[in-house]
Amino acid sequence: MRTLGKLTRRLFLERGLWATSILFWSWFRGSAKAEELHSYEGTDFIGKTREGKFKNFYINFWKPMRRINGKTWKLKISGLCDAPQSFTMENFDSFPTTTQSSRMKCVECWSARAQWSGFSVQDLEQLVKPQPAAKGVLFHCGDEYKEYLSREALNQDRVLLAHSMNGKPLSDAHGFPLRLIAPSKYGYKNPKAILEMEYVSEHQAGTWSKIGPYSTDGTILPGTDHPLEFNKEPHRISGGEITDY
Ligand SMILES: Nc1nc2c(c(=O)[nH]1)N[C@H]1C(S)=C(S)[C@@H](COP(=O)(O)O)O[C@H]1N2
Ligand SMILES: [Mo]
Repeated sequence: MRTLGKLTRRLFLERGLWATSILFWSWFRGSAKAEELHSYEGTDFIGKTREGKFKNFYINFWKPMRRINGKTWKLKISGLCDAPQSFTMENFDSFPTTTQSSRMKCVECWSARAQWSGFSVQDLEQLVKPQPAAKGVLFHCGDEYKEYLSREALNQDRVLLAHSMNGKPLSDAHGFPLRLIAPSKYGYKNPKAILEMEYVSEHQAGTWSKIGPYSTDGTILPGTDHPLEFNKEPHRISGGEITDY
């Protein structure tokens, strides 16, 4: 009976509440509503997976991690800034939101397209005021993943600090509550579950480029892609953001 009770409760919570509220409210919108972003509590953490509901979008996490509580989470901005500070999700409400469709291209062949919403690094930088010596940002993530992007790369068009995916708050699996979307770079340059952005004076190798034979710059190279929506059929790509499909 206990099991049944638990199961029923879980099903109710997971399917009932979630499906009705989120489906009805956010399906037709580009970006999740502010209240929804603030109250969303995520799900139990899902690790690296290529199964079930994730078969059209693979999930990659360096290490298992505790899910992040959106109510207590703050984005810490540290390092070489005149005004280092921490932000709650509410603090970002006044930032203009951009919604874009872009393809996530993993260096391990697969890719998948989604609609991402968030704000620009420029808008954040107006408040934190990076110093001239700050050449880039070292991202620290919930799973101890680290990745570095130069400020030049971060201030390019179509680079977003994204809080929503396909009109809903990011799921834990996709990096709740905030991740970077840099469409001209491989997936490993798109850190998820960001806890801290540290402004630094020098380039630093990120987690993935330390363990694999992958460039520290991470710009997508010409070659062959295997998009999940097209049954992984090979597609030629010319390098940079994939815009053809
Ligand atoms: N925190 C964190 N972010 C991460 C990773 C990770 O292991 N940890 N993996 C990266 C890699 S290699 C890829 S391909 C993308 C995949 O994004 P997705 O899991 O949302 O599909 O996340 C990137 N961001
Ligand atoms: Mo990846």
